[in-house]
Amino acid sequence: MLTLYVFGSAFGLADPSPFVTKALVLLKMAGLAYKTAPADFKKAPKGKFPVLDDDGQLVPDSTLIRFNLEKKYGVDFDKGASAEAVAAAWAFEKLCEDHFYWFAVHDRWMIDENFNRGPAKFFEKAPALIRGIIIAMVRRKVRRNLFGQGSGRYTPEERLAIAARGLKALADYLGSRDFLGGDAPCGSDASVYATVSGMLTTHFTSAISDEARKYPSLAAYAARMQARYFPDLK
Ligand SMILES: N[C@@H](CCC(=O)N[C@@H](CS)C(=O)NCC(=O)O)C(=O)O
Repeated sequence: MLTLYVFGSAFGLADPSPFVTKALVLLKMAGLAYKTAPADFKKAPKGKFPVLDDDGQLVPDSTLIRFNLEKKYGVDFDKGASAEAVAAAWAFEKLCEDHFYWFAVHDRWMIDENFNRGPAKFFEKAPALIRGIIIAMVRRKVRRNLFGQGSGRYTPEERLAIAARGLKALADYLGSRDFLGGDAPCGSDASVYATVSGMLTTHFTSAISDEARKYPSLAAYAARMQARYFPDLK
C-alpha cells in the first residue's frame, strides 16, 4: 500500500509544496494506486515533506520517492523521451527545486501580504494565545534559511533579475515543445510543473510571479499538465 503524506490542496494548487505536488504527479504518472494522508512530522525521517509510506517503509524526499518507484516498481518515467531532452529536463528540474523554490519561499514567507494569505493559514490550529509567538519563531527560521541558502541576501531587484533569466530560459525551451520530455511528459515535468504552477497562481503577488506571467509558453505548459494530472483543480 502506498500512502503519500501531503499538506493538502490550497491556494489554487494541488499542494502548497511543489515537492509534494511533484510526488503526486509522479504517482499519477506511474499509474500506481495510492492514497494520501495529512503530513505528520513524526512520520518525516528528514523533517520535510513529501514522505511516501511504501508498505511500512518511509521514503522521504521527492527525488528519493521517484528513485524508489523506479527501482521497486520498474517505472520508467522517461520512456520515449530522447536522452538529450531528459538531460535538459533534469537540469530544469533542479533549477526549479534548488533555485526558483527559494525565491518562492521568499515571496510567500517574507512579503507580509502573501504570508497572511498563504503560510499564515498553516498556523490556524495553534492555540490563539501563543499563535503570534509561534509564527514569529517560524518566520525567523525561514528568514535564516533564506540567508544561509543565499536568496535572502539579494535585494528584490537582484532576485528579480536572476529569476527573470531562468524564467526566460525555461519559457524559451518550452516554447517549442509541449512538455520537457517532448510530445509526452517525462519525470522532470512533475517537478517543473509543480514549480511553474506555484509561480503562476494568482493567490500570491510578487514581481517574480508577474515576470513568469509574461510568458504564454509557461501558462500553456502549466495548463497542459494540469489538464492531464489535476483536471478537477479549480
Ligand atoms: N528535497 C526535498 C525538499 C522538501 C521540502 O523542502 N519540503 C518542505 C515543504 S515545500 C517542508 O516540508 N518543509 C518543512 C520544514 O522545513 O519544516 C524534496 O525533494 O522532497
